[in-house]
Amino acid sequence: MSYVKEVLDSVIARNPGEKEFHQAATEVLESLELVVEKNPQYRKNAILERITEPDRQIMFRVPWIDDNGVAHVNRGFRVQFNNAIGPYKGGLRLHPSVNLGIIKFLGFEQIFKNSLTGLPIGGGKGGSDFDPKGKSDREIFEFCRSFVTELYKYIGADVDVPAGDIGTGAREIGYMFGTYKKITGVYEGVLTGKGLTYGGSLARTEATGYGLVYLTEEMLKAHGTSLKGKTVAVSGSGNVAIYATQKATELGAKVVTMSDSTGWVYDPDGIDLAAVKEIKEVRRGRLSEYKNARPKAQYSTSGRVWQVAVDVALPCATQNELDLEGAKMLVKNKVKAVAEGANMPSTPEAVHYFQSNKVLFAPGKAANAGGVATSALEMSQNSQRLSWTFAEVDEKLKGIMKNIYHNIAAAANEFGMTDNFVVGANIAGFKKVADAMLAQGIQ
Ligand code: NDP
Ligand code: 2IT
Repeated sequence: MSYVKEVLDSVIARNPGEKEFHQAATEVLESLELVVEKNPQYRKNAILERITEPDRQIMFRVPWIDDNGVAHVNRGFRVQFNNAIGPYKGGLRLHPSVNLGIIKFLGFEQIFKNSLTGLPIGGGKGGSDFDPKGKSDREIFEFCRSFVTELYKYIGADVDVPAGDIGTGAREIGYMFGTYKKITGVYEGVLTGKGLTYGGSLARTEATGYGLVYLTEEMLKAHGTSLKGKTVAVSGSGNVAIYATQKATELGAKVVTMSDSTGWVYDPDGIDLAAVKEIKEVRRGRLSEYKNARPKAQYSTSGRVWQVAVDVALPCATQNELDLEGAKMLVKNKVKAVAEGANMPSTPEAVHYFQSNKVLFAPGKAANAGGVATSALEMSQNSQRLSWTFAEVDEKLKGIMKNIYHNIAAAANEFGMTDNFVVGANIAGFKKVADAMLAQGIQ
C-alpha cells in the first residue's frame, strides 16, 4: 500500500465521523503522492502522520446568560494544528453547524494556506456552535467574554493568534480583545481583525475578497484574458463576498449574484453593493430585503447562483456549497474560471468536473489566503508598534497574491501537471512546512 493511502486510512479510522476533516485530508494527501515518492525522508520521519495529527485540540464549555436571564451552554474549540513555521494562526467560526470535524478541516487547510502566504504563521482554527443570528449586542458580548475567559489560557501574540471567520467580525474581535486584555493585563497583538483605533490593520476587512480577485486576475492574465467585461457569480454576502464583489467590479467585471443562507439574488444590471452593505453590515438583515432597493432584481429561495450564465464563479459562503450539479450548470454555461473565496466550497466531484472540462480552478487555500496574509501584516505592525497606510498594505497584499499564483503554477508544472492549481497549492504549501518539521526533529 502507498504511504499516502496508509496514512489516509489511519486518519479516517482514528477520527470517526469527522467527514469534513476526512475530505480535506484526502484532497491534500492524494496530491502529495509524487512528492513523498521523491523524498523518502518524509516517510522515514513520519511527516504525513504528524502533519495530520494536531499538536493539540482544546474543547471547552462556554456558558452565557441571555437577555431574559436564561442560561445557555455552547461548546468552544481551538485546534492548534501545526506551528513548524510560526505561531498558530487562523480564524474563529461562530455558527450552529460548528463541530470538531469542521474545525479540524479548517485548521488543517490553514497549515498549507498560511505556508503559501510566504509569511511566518502556523495553522490553527477555532470557534463555537453558538449562533450569533438574532442575538442582542449584550448577548454577543456575554458570549465573547465567556469564550475568551477560557481561551485566553492558550493564546498569545507569539503562541496562537485567532481572527475572524463566519459569524466573527470586528465587533466580536473587539469584545474578545477587551476580555483578553482585562484578564491578562497585557496589550499585545493576540487577535487580528481588530478595530483601527486599537491595533487593527487598514485593509484587513477588505483583504480576503480583494486578495481573491487579485489572484483570479493574475490567473486569467496568465491565460491571455482578464476580469474586464466578464460576468461573475458570487455566493455569500458576508465579509469575503462583499469585498470580492467590490474589487471585481472595480476591475471592470459585472457581479450579478449574491446569496445568504435563506436565498439568493440575481441582478442583471450588476449588484448594488451599497444596498448589500446596508443590509448586511449595518442592519445585519436578510438578502430578501435587496429587492426594496433594486425592484428589477430577482430574489429566490429555490435554485442557486450557479444556474446563472457567467464567465467566472467565486464561491464565498461555506464548505461544500458548490456540488457536481452546480459545476455541471456552470460548465454548460461555459464558465472560464472558478476561484474559491470560502474554505473548501467545492465538493471533490465538482473540482474534478471543472478540471476535466478545462475550467481554471483556484482552490481556497491559495485563492482566499489574502485574509490571513493581511492578518500576518497586522501582527508585524503590532509588534513594531507602527501602522501602515491602506495603500501600503494593499500593495503588499497584491504582491503576495501574485506570488501565490506563480508559486502554485510553478509547483504544478514541476510535477508535470500544468494548470492543476489544486496539486500545485498542496505541494507548494506542504513542502515548506514538511522541510521545517524535518529540520526541527521528531517533535
Ligand atoms: P460571514 O459570516 O461574513 O459571511 C458568511 C456568508 O455565507 C453569509 O452570507 C452567510 O449567510 C453565508 N453562509 C454561511 N454559512 C452558510 C451555510 N451553512 N449555508 C448557506 N450560507 C451560509 O463570513 P466570511 O465572509 O468571513 O466567510 C465566508 C467563507 O470564507 C467561509 O468559508 C470562511 O471560512 C472563508 N474565509 C474567510 C476569511 C475571512 O477573512 N473572513 C478568510 C479566508 C476564508 P447568512 O448571513 O444567512 O448566515
Ligand atoms: O480562513 C481563514 O483564513 C480566515 N478565516 C482568516 C484567518 C486569519 O487569521 O486572518
